[in-house]
Amino acid sequence: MKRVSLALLALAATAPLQAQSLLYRPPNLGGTWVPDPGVVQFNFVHRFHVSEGPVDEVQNFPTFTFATGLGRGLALGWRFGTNSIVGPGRLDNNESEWFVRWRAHGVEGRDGFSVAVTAAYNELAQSGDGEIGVDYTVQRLTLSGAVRGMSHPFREPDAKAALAGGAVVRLTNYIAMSADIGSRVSPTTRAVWSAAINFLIPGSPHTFSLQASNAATSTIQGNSQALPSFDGSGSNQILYGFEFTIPLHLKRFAPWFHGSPKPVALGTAAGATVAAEVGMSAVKFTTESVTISAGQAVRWTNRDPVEHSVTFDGAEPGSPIIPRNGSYVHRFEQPGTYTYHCTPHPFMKGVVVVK
Ligand SMILES: [Cu+2]
Repeated sequence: MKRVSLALLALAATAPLQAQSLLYRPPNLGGTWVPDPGVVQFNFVHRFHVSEGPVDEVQNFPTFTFATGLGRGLALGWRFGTNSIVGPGRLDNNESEWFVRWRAHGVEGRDGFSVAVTAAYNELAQSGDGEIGVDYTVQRLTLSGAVRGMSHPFREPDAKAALAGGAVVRLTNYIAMSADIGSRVSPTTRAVWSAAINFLIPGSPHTFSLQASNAATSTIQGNSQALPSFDGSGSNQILYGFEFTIPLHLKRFAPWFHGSPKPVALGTAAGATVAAEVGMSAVKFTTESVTISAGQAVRWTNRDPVEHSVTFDGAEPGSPIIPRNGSYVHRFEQPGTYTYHCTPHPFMKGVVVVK
């Protein structure tokens, strides 16, 4: 037990930081995220419709996503939605989609291209589904696209493809606007779309969105077809709702079973003198500014029960996630002013001045 949790700790500590957040993915695109090993990703989309008439009735369209990282860019996941339109009878069915995702290239949220391939089985549609998702991120903009294939879309006998594209613009480090549009192809169906305003919740790894869409469930099939209008008029049926993304780091629960984790030392001074120490406690860098000479190193030590990072605002390579009781050493070669922040808590800021 102890050995397993230490192995998870080591894996999570060395894995790259990943976004998995609504600041990098429009609502109806699966994105290219893959959880780190030892992380269970829990996403919850809830859309609803209030029907007019003598009785105001709320119709709910929730979709839960659970996925876990297996390492090597692989994830195993399950989505569950209700009031699905992909099965027989329409709107009163539970939809279950199992998927395996492989991130073939890049890391979601980092500048450049990221590509993920997803293979899925939709139990309600009894269909083998697949998606190739591509993201391109440059600074505050992420463009996303997806090509989808479905062996029996909506239980129809013939295989069909669907295309979708969208964009996210990050107005600040905490707020983004996103939208997407898609359709099945040959023949093209009515466009399926969504639009959202997205928030990173300060002091947490969680994101939250407020959204509007004409899609019901958030599966490969559910994201590929517009909801039929409830009154049969053929008009566009708009649902409103929200999404929460919650990464659960299993090692965070280690204190339930163990005392303080053993210290973990990350980074290397490469023979240099550690000329300054910076603590991380109470979700702050204890010394906001340190001054060293070129060729010297700085050590950061995490005394908080939550994990932090040292992420430079410029090109200087930063730390991986620094766990509780972990430290990180970095040597500075060139004189300059190096501002940095913590990726999980962007309000944590500090500066290293190298003379
Ligand atoms: Cu932090």
